[in-house]
Amino acid sequence: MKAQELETRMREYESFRSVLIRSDAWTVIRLDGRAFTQFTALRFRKPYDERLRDFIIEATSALMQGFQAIYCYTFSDEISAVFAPGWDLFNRRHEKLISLSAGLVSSVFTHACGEPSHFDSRIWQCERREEVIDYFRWRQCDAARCALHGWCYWTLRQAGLSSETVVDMLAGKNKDEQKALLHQYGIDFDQVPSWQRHGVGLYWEDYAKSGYDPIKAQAVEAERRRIKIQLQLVSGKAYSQFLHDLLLY
Ligand SMILES: Nc1nc2c(ncn2[C@@H]2O[C@H](COP(=O)(O)OP(=O)(O)OP(=O)(O)O)[C@@H](O)[C@H]2O)c(=O)[nH]1
Ligand SMILES: [Mg+2]
Repeated sequence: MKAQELETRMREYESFRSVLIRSDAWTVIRLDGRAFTQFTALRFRKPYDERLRDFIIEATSALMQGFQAIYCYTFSDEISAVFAPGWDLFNRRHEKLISLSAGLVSSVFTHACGEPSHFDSRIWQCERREEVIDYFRWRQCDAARCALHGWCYWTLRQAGLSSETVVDMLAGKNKDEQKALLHQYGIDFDQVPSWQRHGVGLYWEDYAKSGYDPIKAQAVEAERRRIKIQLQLVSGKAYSQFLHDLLLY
């Protein structure tokens, strides 16, 4: 059998090779840590641990840099990165985008944390910028919901109650009831660190870098950009406005 024939025939079985993401839409890549409930159980403080947050931020920064995202958002074990219509990294090949984003985030996270861990990856696309803004509001609402539930769950567990009892106690409780429960333990949920309730945003900022021009023998300033890590994100309508300004393109 000729080598070229074999190559062609074997390539035909790579049936997802030709799947491309849309070029005329906004794209979000979302990654999520696999089985982090077990992974974090004995390794990190509950409900939140700054070390885990910083490992995820490091992985998010690498994704932002490597894939040139406009904006990234992270909370818990998930990361979202957004790209404007026309973005054509890896010729928009779906397989490449999800496998390489998962590979990049998993390797940087593992390196930072020192323990093997991995992430899944998926693509989300839509035509309208307003929908992208709502996407990030949706993720931020989820961050707030998880934070409130996590604080209630672990506060009760640390008070000595069993997992089953706590799950029963929290079933059907609305936001205000959960906050009232935390108050009984001296915790004001609205005062817990912003990054836990609202997540963390990463975006590009310009800054002036001082240098020296040896030919002109004078100090010069060059404009550079770097990743800004925002641990104090606004929420609600102010977050929509923030995203609206950021996602102009
Ligand atoms: N201890 C600790 N756990 C955290 C922290 N941040 C996130 N987690 C946990 O990470 C888990 C993330 O939830 P999920 O992504 O829904 O669950 P998962 O176990 O990763 O399951 P899959 O994503 O379906 O594989 C939750 O159990 C969180 O409590 C943290 O700062 N400290
Ligand atoms: Mg997960």
